[in-house]
Amino acid sequence: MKDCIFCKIAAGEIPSDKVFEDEYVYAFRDLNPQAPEHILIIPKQHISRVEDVTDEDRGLMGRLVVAAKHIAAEAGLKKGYRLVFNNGPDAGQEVEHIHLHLMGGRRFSWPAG
Ligand code: DGP
Repeated sequence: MKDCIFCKIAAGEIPSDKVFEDEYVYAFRDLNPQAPEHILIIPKQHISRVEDVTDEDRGLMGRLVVAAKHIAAEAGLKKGYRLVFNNGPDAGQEVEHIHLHLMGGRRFSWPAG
């Protein structure tokens, strides 16, 4: 989608620190990391937020989680990691291209802030 920063990153038009890519998914290090490992996993297809996910996207959304599993294993996050979708303004979603945060390398508290 024109003017979407994450679409441009996935297309290689804006540089990023890529950690994973396949036909459907792109993953790169967050510019503002909140943990020693902080990776954003996105579909290459533009989807703004959870409300826009359709039944046809079920496989694609599952691919984000499978990519997270592989990235976490590659990063050696044996003690666990947090996966987060910030969805909408109350959740602090800044970029309107759905993205799964993978954070690890430290302990996280619950409930989330
Ligand atoms: P969220 O608040 O869930 O929408 O998270 C958006 C994240 O995206 C935030 O942690 C910072 C990151 N981010 C924003 N712009 C860029 C960028 O151009 N490059 C990278 N690598 N990360 C970005």
